Amino acid sequence: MPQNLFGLEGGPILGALFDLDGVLVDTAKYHYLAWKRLAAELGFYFTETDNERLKGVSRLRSLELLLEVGHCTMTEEEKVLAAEKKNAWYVEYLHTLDQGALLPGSREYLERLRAAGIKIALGSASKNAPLILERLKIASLFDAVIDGSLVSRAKPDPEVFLKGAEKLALAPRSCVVFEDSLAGIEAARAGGMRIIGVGRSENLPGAELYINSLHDLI
Ligand code: B16
Ligand code: MG
Repeated sequence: MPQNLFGLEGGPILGALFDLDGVLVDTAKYHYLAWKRLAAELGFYFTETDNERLKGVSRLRSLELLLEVGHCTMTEEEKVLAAEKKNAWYVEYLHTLDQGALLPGSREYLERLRAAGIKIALGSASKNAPLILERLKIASLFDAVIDGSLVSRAKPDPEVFLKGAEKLALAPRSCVVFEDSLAGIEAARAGGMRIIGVGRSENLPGAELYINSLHDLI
């Protein structure tokens, strides 16, 4: 049992900024199914290991990484169409998403923070974040939602988290970011927030504390 809600020493923390995929919910498997389907159409096999590189990365950049794996090239217009196709499949899969996809402790921890008066924001690269929150029935637990459609610069740029702190009317230093990707940890560091890494320190250097899931903080 941690000594406080965050298990961190130091100054007061008034806000929590959550990444979505890999922190609150496992949507990576649906992204993988949709990217694998696109790769199959293009004539190559896309492995789960290949998919690791796409976590936390924007949709278009993910496509570029996938094309590298298959040694394929596309014009900018073809890339837009391919990314749209992948997204349509992904959204189809999202309609099967239910509360069972929440990672351990997610709902309980969010509720606990709210009860303690901590402000909560989402800071996700995903343009589908509002749909996902709605499917998981956790949208009402957030004071602010900053998703991929509200930012112009992807993580590791701090924009998504700075906007989250601003929406909560809090200084970055009094917010903690929960992240499972290296780009996200770098974004939080650049934004001046405290950082809790969801994963292992070897893969995610730079966090103050590491947890396997939010369940560890309950
Ligand atoms: P979309 P996060 C990220 O979510 C995913 O980890 C990443 O795989 C995905 O490409 C990105 O969102 C964009 O998602 O295609 O739905 O707009 O980890 O930032 O919550
Ligand atoms: Mg993530």
